[in-house]
Amino acid sequence: MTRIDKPITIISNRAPYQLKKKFGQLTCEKNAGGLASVLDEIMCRRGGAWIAWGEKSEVFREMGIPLDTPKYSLRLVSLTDEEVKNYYHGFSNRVMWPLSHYFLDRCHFRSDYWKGYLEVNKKFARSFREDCADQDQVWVHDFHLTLLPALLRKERADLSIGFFWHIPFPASPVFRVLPWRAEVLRGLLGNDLIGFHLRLHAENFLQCVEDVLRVPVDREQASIRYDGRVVKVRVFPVGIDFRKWNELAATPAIAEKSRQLREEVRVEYIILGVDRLDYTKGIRERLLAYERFLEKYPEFHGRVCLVQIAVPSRTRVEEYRLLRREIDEAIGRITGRFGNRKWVPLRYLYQGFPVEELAAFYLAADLALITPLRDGMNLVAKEYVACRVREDGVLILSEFTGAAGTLTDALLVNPYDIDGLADAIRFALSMPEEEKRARMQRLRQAVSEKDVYWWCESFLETLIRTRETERDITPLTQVRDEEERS
Ligand code: GDG
Repeated sequence: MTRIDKPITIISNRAPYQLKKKFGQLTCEKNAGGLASVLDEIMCRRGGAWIAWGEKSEVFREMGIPLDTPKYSLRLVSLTDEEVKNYYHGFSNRVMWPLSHYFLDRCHFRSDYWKGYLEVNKKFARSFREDCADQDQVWVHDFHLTLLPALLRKERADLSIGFFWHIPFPASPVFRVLPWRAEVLRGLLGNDLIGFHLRLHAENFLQCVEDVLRVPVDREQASIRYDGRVVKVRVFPVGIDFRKWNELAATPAIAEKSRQLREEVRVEYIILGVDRLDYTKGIRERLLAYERFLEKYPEFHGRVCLVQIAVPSRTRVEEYRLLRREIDEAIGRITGRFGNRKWVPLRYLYQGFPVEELAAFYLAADLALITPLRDGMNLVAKEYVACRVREDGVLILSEFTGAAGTLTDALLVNPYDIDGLADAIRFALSMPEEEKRARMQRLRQAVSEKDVYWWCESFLETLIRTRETERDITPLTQVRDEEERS
């Protein structure tokens, strides 16, 4: 067993499986694709436990995964309706999420949300204490569980705790608006290692610690001495399973599906958008830019179609219901304004698709329009690139995504600049084939070099090293040099 094959406990809001009971039989459906399925694969290799909120946890509390040949144990934390309302829909989705994405006007700083958040974080800590007392390494994920590291640390000084922050970490003047800013930071300082996608996010975090807690931070060493320990802050831009997407897109079945899609849409250029229906993803602004593009460049009428996939998300949160209505309205307006008997300028698909279908969409699209107003990383951009097995296609990418840090051969745009975005669409569609190919080759190189396995292994390797020696810290300046070289 190598050092990074040791058992571990992962703790996240969502479980990697959906549990169902069919005819009295327990079934376990893997949440296909994405990060969770790669983490699940790693858990199957290492063993240990995964603690998550389970919507069916009143029925199943603990089970071996995979069901037929268990390799690790999945433990579900059961939440009451009130807790779901306050911890998940409330504090996580209406405070931490908008705050971290710089949407202060969408934040609802309510004390009932905060109390629920604190209670649920304590519940997760209890679950670890009761069920995983023999474990000595923990990997906590994301903004739902910021208080958990300190709660675990209070009980177990020996525990090695790593945390990955998947979304942007806001600049200090924005973060300091949070009424519970000190509690959240103290919670996070229970970790040994905190990982971010970008150096910018790491620097924002260090600045917040200094400004809010008045604790000195060591920027050279990217670390904080706190409570007699060293908390290390590092940058690990998350990747995708490049090989899997690349191989999938190269299969004849997916090529055939993609051909069928093109036949159905029947235009010269397919433009694709794929997002959870979330205000951070910039779907509304993207539609405005597409409308402006059609206004400004009538020569593209009849030749282009925007296929927008919007996966339903957080449908119980009011902001998301409102957004859905706004988007429906924009779609109706654009289709009514420009469409005719022979040409549908816009296809809107409000649904999720199996990964095979998604790969076929990526393969069919001449242009991916990925324009979040702010995004921690954005994996869709990387998946599009991985599926361009013919090394063609263009990626238009918002400069406010983490992905823009490495995908510099995309056409980087400001998603708020509607006219600029309309012009970028025209520029992309008119780009010479050789330039498209050269850019796509470099993009594919960048996405394949740092894939999701690199991300996972480097995080866990660093976590182990952090506890082994405090001195072994790669300074943030060195991280900067590495980023600039890549
Ligand atoms: C958070 C951060 C960060 C999408 N539609 C379908 C589908 N998807 C999958 C994609 C992709 C994933 O969902 C979306 O990932 P993103 O990174 O784009 O965005 P978030 O969900 O907001 O993720 C983000 C990420 O965490 C990781 O750290 O990059 O910044 O916000 O993998 O493929 N999957 C299937 N059908 C769909 O229709 N099966």
